[in-house]
Amino acid sequence: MDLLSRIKARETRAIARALTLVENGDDAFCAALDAEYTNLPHPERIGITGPPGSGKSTLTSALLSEYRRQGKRVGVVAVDPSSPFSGGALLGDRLRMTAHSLDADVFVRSMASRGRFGGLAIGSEDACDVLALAGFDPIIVETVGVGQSEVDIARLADTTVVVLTPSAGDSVQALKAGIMEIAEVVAINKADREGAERLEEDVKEGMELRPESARAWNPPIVRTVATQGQGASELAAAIAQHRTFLGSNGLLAGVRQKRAESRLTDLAGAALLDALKGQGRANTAFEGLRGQVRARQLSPRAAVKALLQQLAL
Ligand SMILES: Nc1nc2c(ncn2[C@@H]2O[C@H](COP(=O)(O)OP(=O)(O)OP(=O)(O)O)[C@@H](O)[C@H]2O)c(=O)[nH]1
Ligand SMILES: [Mg+2]
Repeated sequence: MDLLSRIKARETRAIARALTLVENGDDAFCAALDAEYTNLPHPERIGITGPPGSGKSTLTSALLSEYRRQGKRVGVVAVDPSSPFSGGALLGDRLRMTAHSLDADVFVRSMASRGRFGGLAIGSEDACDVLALAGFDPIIVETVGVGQSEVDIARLADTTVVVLTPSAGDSVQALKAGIMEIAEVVAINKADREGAERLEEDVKEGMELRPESARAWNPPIVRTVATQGQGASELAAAIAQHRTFLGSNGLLAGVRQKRAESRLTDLAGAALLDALKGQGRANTAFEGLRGQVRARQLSPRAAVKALLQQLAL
């Protein structure tokens, strides 16, 4: 049986193999996956993001248990957007989720974000497609919220959960980082620690600063103690509430359209860069200009202009 059929038959080893292939940007497999594109199911996508160490993996694991209680089959992609050298965090994620490792209705995979094109979004999208093909629903994508990556995850998910903790300064930082802008649900994790109340007040204040356009949805704030599974069912309920909001306002289709569109933009950018670094006419033009830029005979901006002209773009 070919790999795609085995994935559809929910064979764990085939799913694992497929995820490695998409992680490596394997051309043959990606083409086979693309042929399935129009037939793919659309599982619910949940993003879990937040500062390093806020408890995202532990909370994901608690949420997993809740969904299993509800009889759902859950796929998890934990993306590490930091350097390709930080293997430790990935291993940690794996270990923390081993409670589910023998459950065939759960699939957890850690991915480094380097991948073939270096993009967080491209590899994660493909991974989500594989898990969708295998019938997992919902799919949870965990990533650390640092810099650009929170915007990326907001695009990957239908519902984005931002995980904050009451440790000093966290809330102010989070507000600054624009993390609140993407929150559809806020989890105040480590609520067993002092300061949860204060943080909740800060978050509520932060919400007031949201632009008018974002006010149709009022993000629920849920307190959790992930290590004890506390608040996991409330968190699942808040996520479901947002899902209902998207559905009943006809917004889900728009979310998916935007996602497909930005996937196109990402892939087009990566393909163009690939062409410039590869062989042929584009590469010849690029190499010529690169020499001039290195010698400071031409500014990088002027070089790009010249490149577009030479390629008649
Ligand atoms: N006290 C307390 N500790 C928690 C809670 N949730 C998680 N932790 C601890 O916080 C630490 C970090 O948890 P992780 O789940 O690895 O956090 P993370 O956000 O996934 O971390 P990175 O992926 O490395 O950014 C671990 O030692 C957890 O046991 C909680 O609710 N209360
Ligand atoms: Mg983690």
